[in-house]
Amino acid sequence: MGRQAGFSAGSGAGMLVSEGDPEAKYTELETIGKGGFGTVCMAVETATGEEVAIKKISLLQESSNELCVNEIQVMRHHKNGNLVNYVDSYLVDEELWLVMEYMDGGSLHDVIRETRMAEGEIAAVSRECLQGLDFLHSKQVIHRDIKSHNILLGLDGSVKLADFGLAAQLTAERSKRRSAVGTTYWMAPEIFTSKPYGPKVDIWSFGIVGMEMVEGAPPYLMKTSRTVRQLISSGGTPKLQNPRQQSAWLRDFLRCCLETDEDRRWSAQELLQHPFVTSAKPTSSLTPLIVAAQQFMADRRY
Ligand code: 3AM
Repeated sequence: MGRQAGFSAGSGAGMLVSEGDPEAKYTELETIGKGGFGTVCMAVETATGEEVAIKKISLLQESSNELCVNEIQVMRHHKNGNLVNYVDSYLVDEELWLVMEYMDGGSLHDVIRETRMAEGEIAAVSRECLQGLDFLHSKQVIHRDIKSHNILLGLDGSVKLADFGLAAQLTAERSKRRSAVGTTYWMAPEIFTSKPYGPKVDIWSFGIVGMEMVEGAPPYLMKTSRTVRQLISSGGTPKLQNPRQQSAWLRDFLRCCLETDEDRRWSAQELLQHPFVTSAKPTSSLTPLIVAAQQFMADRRY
């Protein structure tokens, strides 16, 4: 198999990847999904039988280099129980193969689409994600693409943040960012108003995930991208469609995440002390929900 240093010379990414032949080390079992970047497949490490997910990112697109370097650096240097664990990475022809732990419960997006979540379950997912965000923010990393698709689940109820391609490492010299990146429905108002922003953009995005868990979709889903941008930047805190159906704690939790003023928006550390979060069920309570979502999806396939 041909192997080449596909990364641009300045990116330093060639030095980030391992030597060796991943096709000899891993046996591929199935393709899990496809995206603009390439594909993700499930594989086992042949020697140990350990399950892994391999994200194969095409390096033919100009923008891929930077995304890959970001993703590898963040995953490699920042390990935590609420982040999808990095295993290894390789260059294979014109692709970067990012080997990571396999999450056998699929994404939170699947669970939201297929089931209705109870408040205790929403709180459990919130606590786990906020622990992941608190860890990232303590290392001055902003994820910048928090949404239900990027929150992966294990059948044991584990909840982990994934997809670090858009993450930004802040430094003493560069403690804020300005570039408008992310996925429109989940992006914080300060990003659209071109203000310098910090880690609190992830908290806004997580508030939108909270609304997804309650209502099944982010606010303004059927609107055009331009209208969504206007509504987020000047529409204030998005409103629940049927607020009376939710507890006062849940409504208050969402308000604290979706505070339009970045300074008044709560941090991950503060939100972990919110009564809605401290009343969460154990993560094992998520297993039946994940199994049900997988069952519904399997039934539709056959
Ligand atoms: O296309 P769906 O949503 O079914 O959840 C991710 C998505 O699945 C999944 O790969 C698809 C394309 O991104 N995925 C990504 N990383 C994964 C991992 N570490 C993963 N599935 C399991 N483990």
